[in-house]
Order: sequence, then structure tokens, then C-alpha cells
Amino acid sequence: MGLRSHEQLVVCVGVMFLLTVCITAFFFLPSGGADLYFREENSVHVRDVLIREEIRRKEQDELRRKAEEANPIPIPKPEIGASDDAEGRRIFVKQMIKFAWDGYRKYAWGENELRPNSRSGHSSSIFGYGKTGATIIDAIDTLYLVGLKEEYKEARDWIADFDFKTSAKGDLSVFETNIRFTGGLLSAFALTGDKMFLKKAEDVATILLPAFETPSGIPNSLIDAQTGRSKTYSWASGKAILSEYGSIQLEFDYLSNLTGNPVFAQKADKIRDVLTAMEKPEGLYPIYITMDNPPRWGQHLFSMGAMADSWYEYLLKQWIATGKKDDRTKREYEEAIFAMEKRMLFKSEQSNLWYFAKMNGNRMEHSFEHLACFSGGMVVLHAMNEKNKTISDHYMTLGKEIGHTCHESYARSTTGIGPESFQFTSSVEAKTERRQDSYYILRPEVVETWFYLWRATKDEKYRQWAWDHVQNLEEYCKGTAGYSGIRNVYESSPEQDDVQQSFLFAELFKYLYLIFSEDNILPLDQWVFNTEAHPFRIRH
Ligand code: DMJ
Repeated sequence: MGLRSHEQLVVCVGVMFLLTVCITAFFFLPSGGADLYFREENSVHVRDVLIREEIRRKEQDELRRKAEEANPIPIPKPEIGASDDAEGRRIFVKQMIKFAWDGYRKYAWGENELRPNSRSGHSSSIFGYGKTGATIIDAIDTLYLVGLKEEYKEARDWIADFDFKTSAKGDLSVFETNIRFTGGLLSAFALTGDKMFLKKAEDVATILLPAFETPSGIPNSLIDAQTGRSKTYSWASGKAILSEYGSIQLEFDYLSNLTGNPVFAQKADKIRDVLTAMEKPEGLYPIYITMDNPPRWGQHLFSMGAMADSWYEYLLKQWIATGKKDDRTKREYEEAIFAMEKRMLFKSEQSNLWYFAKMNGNRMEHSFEHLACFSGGMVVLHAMNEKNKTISDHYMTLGKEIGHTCHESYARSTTGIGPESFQFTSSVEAKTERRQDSYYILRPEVVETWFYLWRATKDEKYRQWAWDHVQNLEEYCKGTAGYSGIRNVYESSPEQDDVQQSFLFAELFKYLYLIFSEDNILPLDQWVFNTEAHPFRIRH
């Protein structure tokens, strides 16, 4: 319905009046409502920026303060060249240990490991996700041995207050916990006689016991310290791994002997009995085994390196640890090593370098791992303990050849440090062209073999090779507050991986220190080293 003309006029005037009122109000009334909100929001924003600025300034000040504190590092850097006799070199190694330890103590105390360049804690999945001071426990015997008394005392007090059971979180590696923690504590007891260490070793081993509750008694690889639940690695499809379940006996047997509690030795013996009863393909031990009773071998994969190595080592050392009384173990070691030699030992075509290949079914892979370099030391130790001269000479020769091959893997790199794994092909020998194999993570196995060769032969070249390695560690692996692995041994300025492995103290430093020491420090007729280089007393 339309409006009449006077009605339209009234509506028009009304609308104009309302518009005038609104416009006036907008310009003349005090600001409020939304405008006030925006102004306050603005002032909050400005305050935030100022606060953030202040925080950033404080953070930068803190970083600067820390950097100033750490640079120059309070530990004097050892002078290379000043030490041209064994004693000077031993002292030099001791200074390296102190430098690495001080970095850990200052920046990562109680953590598992140190990031020497970030100057913070580091851990890896083998330790679960708890803070369990792996470096302290792995290092304490070395600190004691080299006479770092204050450092030893501080480590000892930390361990006395430490409760592994409540500190360990998540899935721990049974093998690594055994060789580093149980082994480290047992050796601290063996060296010092301090019963606290023995009690702690028993506590740690007790936590591992539920992992052995499987149909065959072969332990699972992982255990949750809190719940006692154990399992195999998801990637191992329900199977256990030779180097892991095969490297229990030295620690568990020693522990039962020292404590009088037979349960540990029983668990280790069970594994050995199960393996003795099994048929071995051509006398060889495959890496994988099922958890059934009786177990079955998995894929026919054989190696002297990763996932197999310390099984062979423990057969030999268990025989030695029992005062060479355990004949079954000696026989099984000899059979195993003989089968490995027969099937997997090769000499390279161009340089006549001896190495153990890897075998998958019948297919050979002509590569040798840094880890497998331990085998030189192992066969030399056999030679030193063998009465039969022909056999002894044979293994001394094999040990020297492997020590030489592993030295070539060092000498043929740019840094003078060997890679994680190296190949023998028509184009390369004792080198790798694979980038993923070119790293070095402070592993000890090559120096370990030179250490046994030094003790057995007194050939100065082994000390010289060890000294060369010391200098290369200084040049390429030394970081701001400790030592780091490097990502590529074939680069002249390799990037560091910023991890100071706990086995640097337990193994590499210990072997380096011992190689420049007299033989009466840990004589090999009285001490046997576990696979983490923790010394246990031989029973006589
Ligand atoms: C150590 O933890 C032990 O020697 C183990 O047997 C395998 N290798 C690492 C260090 O390389």
C-alpha cells in the first residue's frame, strides 16, 4: 500500500533527524565501546612487545654469560708434541679424560650423555627416556684407574644416591643395560672393593630378570623397568638377537659368584644350554632366533660385526673368566671361530687385507664393520691363552692381520679415522664409497685390537697407531666441552655429530690409557674385560 504525499514528508524529516543525531554523536561524544577495546588491545600489544624484548635481552645476556664462562674452557688443552714418550702420552690421555668428564659434569650431570657442542644432555633409545647417568656408571672404573680421584669420588657419591629402578623410564635395552650398567658397577666393585657398587649391580640385574621369562629362557631385547613388561624389537619380528642374548654370561656369572645369589648364573646357563642343543648350519650361528621352546633360527644371516660380535667374544672370555676350567665353552668357541674362518674369512685381491665378510644365505657381502675390528683383539687374547703352539701362532697371525686391515681403514681416510663400515670391491679396499657408512662415533674396537696386540707383541707400531688416533681425535672430534663423533671421515673439515658416547670413557679412553701404561695395570692373566671394557677379576 503506497503513502500519501504528506505522510512521505513526515517519514523523510524523521529519517533525516535520526541521521543528524547519529552523525553528531559519532563526532562529539567521548570514545567508548569498540574504540576503547581496540585502544586497550593496542596498549597490551605494546607491553607484550616490550616484555618479549626484555626476555630476549635477558636470554642473550645469559647465553653470553654462559659462553664467556665456557670460553676459554677452564681445562687446559693438552699440548700435542710435548709428549713423545709413553708416560707423556698416558698423561695426555688422562687430560683428555678430564676434559671430557668436566664437560659432562658441568653441562649434563645425571643425564645419560653429553652434547659437547650444544653443552646439554643427550640420550638415546637404548636408555629408555629416563635420566640414568649412563656416562657416570660407564666411566667410573676409568676415572678410578687413571687416578682422577675427586672425579671418582663425586661419581661414586652420585651412584650411592642413585636408584635405577625409580629413575629408569620406558623400554630399556636389556643388553646395553647389562654391559654398561651391571658391567660398569661390577668392575667398580672389582677395582675398589666398595660393596655399594656390588649392591647396585645386583639391583640393576634384578630389574632385568623378568625379560628372561620367555618359553625358551632366551631374554627379550627390551624391558620396562617400572612394569617389568618385556618385548622384542618391533623390527625383529618377534626374534631375539645373537649379540644381545649371547652377551649376558660374563656379568651374570660374575654377579652370582660375588653375591652368592645363583639366579643370575642360572639364567645365563639356560641360554647356553639351549644353544648347545641346537643344530648350527655349517657350525655357524645365525643372528636371529625365535622365542619358542625349543627356539628356531631365523633368517640365515651371519656376521662378525653388528648383532653377532660379542657372542663370540663372550664364549672366549667366559672360558678365561672361569680360570680356563669351562671346557665346554672353550670347545664351543673354537668350533664357532673355526666355522667363521672356514666360510667367511677373505683376503683382498690388491692389498692382501684379511677380513670377515658378511653372509646372507649363501650370498657374500664383502664389507667389514668398525665393530667387527674387535675380532683381532679377541683372537690375540685366544692366542695368549692357548697352550697349543700351532693354534696360538695361527691366531696371533690372524689377529695381526685384522689389526693391520683395520689400521688401513683408518690410514686410507682423510681424517686418519676409520668409517663405520668399509668395503672390498674391484674399485676400493678398506674404504667405503657409501656416505651412510662414512661416520665415526668414537668407537673403540680398532684401538681395542691394537691394545691386545701391544700387550702380546710389544711392537711399538701399535703404540704409534694409538697415538696417531689420539691426535686425530684432538683435531677432528674435540668439541667445545668434550669429544664428538664426526659425520664423514673422508672430509677434511668433517661436521661433528655433537654426541659424546658413554663408551668413550668405558672403552676408547681406557684402551688408549692402557696402551701407554705398563702391563701390571690390569694384567691379562688376572683380569678379563666385558664387551664394554669393564674389567672383571679372573677366577683361579
Ligand atoms: C660398545 O657398547 C660395546 O663394545 C658393544 O659390544 C658394541 N660396541 C659398542 C661400542 O662401539
